Amino acid sequence: MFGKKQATSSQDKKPRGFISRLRERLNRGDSWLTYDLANLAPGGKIDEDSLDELESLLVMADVGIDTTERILAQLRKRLARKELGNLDALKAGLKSAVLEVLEPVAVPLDISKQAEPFVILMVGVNGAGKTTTIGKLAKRFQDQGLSVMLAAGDTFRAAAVEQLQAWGERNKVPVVAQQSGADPAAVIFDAWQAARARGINVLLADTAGRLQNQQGLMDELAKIKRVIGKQDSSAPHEVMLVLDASQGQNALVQAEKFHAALGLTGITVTKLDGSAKGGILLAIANRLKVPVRFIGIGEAADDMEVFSAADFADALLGKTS
Ligand SMILES: Nc1nc2c(ncn2[C@@H]2O[C@H](COP(=O)(O)OP(=O)(O)O)[C@@H](O)[C@H]2O)c(=O)[nH]1
Ligand SMILES: [Mg+2]
Repeated sequence: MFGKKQATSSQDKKPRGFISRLRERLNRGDSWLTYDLANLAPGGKIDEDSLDELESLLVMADVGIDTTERILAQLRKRLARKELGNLDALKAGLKSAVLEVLEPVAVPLDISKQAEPFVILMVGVNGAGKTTTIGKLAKRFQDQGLSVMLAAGDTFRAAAVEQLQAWGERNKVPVVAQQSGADPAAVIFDAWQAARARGINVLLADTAGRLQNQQGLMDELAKIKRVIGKQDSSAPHEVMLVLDASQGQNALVQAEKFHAALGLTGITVTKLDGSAKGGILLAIANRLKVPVRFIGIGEAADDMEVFSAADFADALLGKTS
């Protein structure tokens, strides 16, 4: 069911292959809910008990308590109206409740060419997938005909700079870097000037995910944001949090901290191919209301796509007829 189409930009041609890979990799093949839902209605009948059980299933799938409550409230109304006569009706009702949560955050990133450069500040804890996502985005933007530059703002670890440079070489994208230990705000400032001078369309700025302590990290990121804003008051045009879905509810806690400190404008959720339950996307959507731009389902450059509520709901719940 691809009823309601997302407003994807014309530049985003989504390969069909991604959707089947998403279905395959999310929860490793069989959709956890479709599999388990059959057990909710042993005699084919849906009642209060079925909904109570569904409630625990959702909580266990990282959907979180308040988001689960929101979805269940919808289903209980349907049950009261006798609209949940069989398993298919339950699946359809569940999908519509899920879409209601996801659709408001399925807002694709819009790179306006007027901003020169369009600055994307990537933030997130160590290992979330920031540098990998930068590599994937660099390739995507280049394929769209945009010129790209990378700023090695994770100066905390020497390996981080090398990892970014490797992505840059692979994609033939210039990387602005200094030695490790350099002031990240200065590195990104230099990169901004170089990008401006060369008429680069998109500047992707990497940052560290760990410092001596969390407050130190947030202060540093806020400083980077200020320094960029002094060059161009509309920049950074995107503060993108990269979140590892396999962190479950922990990812939600991280997201709230980053949002409070920096004012996020977009989120990319990675590693939906691993042990992640996928329900975390519902929790993020319901709690933060920050647009989810992309989802990652693997380490390769094409293992990332624009987030689509309909495709994700299908992958999560299985197709309903
Ligand atoms: N399975 C999987 N691995 C990923 C994904 N995104 C990133 N990774 C891996 O996660 C690890 C950490 O990624 P990295 O980009 O270095 O994270 P950073 O510390 O936030 O910059 C690397 O081994 C990546 O290859 C994804 O969507 N799926
Ligand atoms: Mg990194």
